[in-house]
Amino acid sequence: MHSEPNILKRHDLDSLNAIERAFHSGPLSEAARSAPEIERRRGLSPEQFEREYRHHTRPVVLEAHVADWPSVRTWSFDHLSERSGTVPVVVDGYNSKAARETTLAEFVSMLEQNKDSAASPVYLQEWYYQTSAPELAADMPEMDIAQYDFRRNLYGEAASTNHQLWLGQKGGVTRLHRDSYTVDVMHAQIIGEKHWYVMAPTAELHADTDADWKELAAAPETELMQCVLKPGDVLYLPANWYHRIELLSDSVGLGRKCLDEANLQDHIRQRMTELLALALNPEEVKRTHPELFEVVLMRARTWAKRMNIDLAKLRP
Ligand SMILES: O=C(O)CCC(=O)C(=O)O
Repeated sequence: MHSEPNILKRHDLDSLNAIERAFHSGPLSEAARSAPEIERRRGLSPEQFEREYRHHTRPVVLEAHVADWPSVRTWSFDHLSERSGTVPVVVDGYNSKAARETTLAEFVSMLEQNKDSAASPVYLQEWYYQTSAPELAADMPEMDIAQYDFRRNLYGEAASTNHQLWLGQKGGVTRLHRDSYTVDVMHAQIIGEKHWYVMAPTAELHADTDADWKELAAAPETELMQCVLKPGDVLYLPANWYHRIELLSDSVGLGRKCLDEANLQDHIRQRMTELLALALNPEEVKRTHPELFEVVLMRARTWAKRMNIDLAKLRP
């Protein structure tokens, strides 16, 4: 098997755990806590956003950019539970051992029960709510800065608005990763606060699990930065930037991905690679991506559904 030299790009459990440990103690963790802040801008127009950030592929926090969204103004966990409580969800889907199916109402009860206990925080990650709870969508209207998303042209309106909600408990973590399919991240914070640590696509460390994290933190190409997102803030993170997230409080955020037309070829290639690997070589995929296998399968199924693709047929 081809072995990926850059530990940040590997998906095996040992590498993922080693990176996570390095964020908890040692030189990388120290560097992360004192890393420069991602620039924060308030009242940025879409034109300024394009000119000053997107065209330079520079991350930025757009402060209070969606502060007037109904979700930001009115949502609470209880509100979501009352409104869409019977909807099925997968909790802790990013952890193959902890992942389990439940309902949104049950998940909200878990948050409450877990509050003062020593149990691991629960996290409902990458929830494609639009297929199962479309009634929530109107509370998160389209962003003016997301007009460039080329997925509309590629997949049509329904699949291009395949956004994700992230609902989790204080202390929850999404481990360091880059988003699949070369899409830009636009993350809108709705409830609570999240701490993001990011690194540039050029960050690399050729190492096994006993990596020299000091070297990674010190390299100019790493561009380690951080920010805290508060309700109404939006983080723009260009494609292929690494990110790791810690929940500072119980939190809800919307992941709204955008495809830059310049990344179209990479996007298609990655989608095709993933679909062909899942279809033709699922056992190997399961072995090399043990933590991601179920998530990737769920993602492909959701996408097929949004595209109106009948998985029982070869052709529509
Ligand atoms: O909020 C999180 O925990 C992760 C969000 C994320 O990775 C994303 O929106 O791309």
